[in-house]
Amino acid sequence: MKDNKKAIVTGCPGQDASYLCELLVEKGYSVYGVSRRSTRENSNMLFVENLTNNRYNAVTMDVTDPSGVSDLVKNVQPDEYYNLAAMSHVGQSFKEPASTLMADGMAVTYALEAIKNYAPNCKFYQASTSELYGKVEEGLKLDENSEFKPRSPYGAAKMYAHNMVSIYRDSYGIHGSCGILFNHESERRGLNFVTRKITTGVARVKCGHERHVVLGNIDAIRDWGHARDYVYGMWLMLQQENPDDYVLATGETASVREALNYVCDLAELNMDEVYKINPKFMRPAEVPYLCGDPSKAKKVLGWRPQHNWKSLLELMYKSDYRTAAREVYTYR
Ligand code: F7E
Repeated sequence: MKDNKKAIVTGCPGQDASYLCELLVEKGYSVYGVSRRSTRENSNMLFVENLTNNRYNAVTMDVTDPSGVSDLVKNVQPDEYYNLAAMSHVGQSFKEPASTLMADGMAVTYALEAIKNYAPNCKFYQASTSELYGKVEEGLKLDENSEFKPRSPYGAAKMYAHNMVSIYRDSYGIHGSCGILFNHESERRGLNFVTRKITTGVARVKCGHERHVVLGNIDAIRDWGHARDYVYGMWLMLQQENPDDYVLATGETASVREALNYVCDLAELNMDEVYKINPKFMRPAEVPYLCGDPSKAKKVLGWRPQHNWKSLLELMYKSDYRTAAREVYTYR
């Protein structure tokens, strides 16, 4: 690797950015980790800001401010730009559709414009998503050529961004790649996503802090992998000579119900006594089933996920149980 490659990573308080910054610093990059002032306090920042070297630079900026984005690109002259900033909660995007479009859609155009004007050799990664596919027939394995028909404001904004990357690639020769990532989770996942709600919720029931885990549509089926594996795939995409789009997924699925049942088994609890349904966690339009086909990423990038949904949930549950058990100890 050339000396001191520079990377901009947006979305820095988030799960994915925390793993990506760690990976890039480990690989000798100087990393410019972008977060909004209001989200700087998020605990995942500790993972990156406690890195024991001086290659991590915390930048406070809002990706929806075009002049901030272009100044950053002009000043840093990055080799790589990973756009992970987003309003990433699909359910919430129905409540704030316009700001979702700004953060998940327009911000990508600002970044692409800045790269085109000030750092045209910078490689760009866009966090695309399996939400682009929308409602598909159960049993299908979705790949880069499957049809996109988003069903949420989140999916629609991401669709716009996905198209813009392809347009800047074709029109201006920008090295822009999109990772069409299926659900990816970890011990650092936000507490309002369903896997973490389940692992933290069951751990808290087990330790006597709560009586129930309250969920929405437990029939939804997803393809869940570990975020650390997916972040490595992002990096691989930008190491290629040519830009392209890749699906990252495990190719295995489980329903929310199966995931909950599996975690309850780990906790030796009876699932039927643990969960409750509250319609407030249902979405106006649901994506009932998603399963990815990562063959292209495996073939071209040599990417292999190290976890499936069971090993992932076990890691997450054990981590959340340790936290919940410490709390019991504190209050005894
Ligand atoms: O929901 C159902 C919910 O919010 C998964 C984001 O990272 O992955 C994520 O989007 C499923 C849905 O993830 C609850 O209705 C049931 O069918 O964990 P989630 P998501 O919507 O699939 C994609 C790839 C992204 O790109 C997104 O940024 O679980 N579900 N009960 C619930 N979901 C939540 N959040 N909370 C519940 O209580």
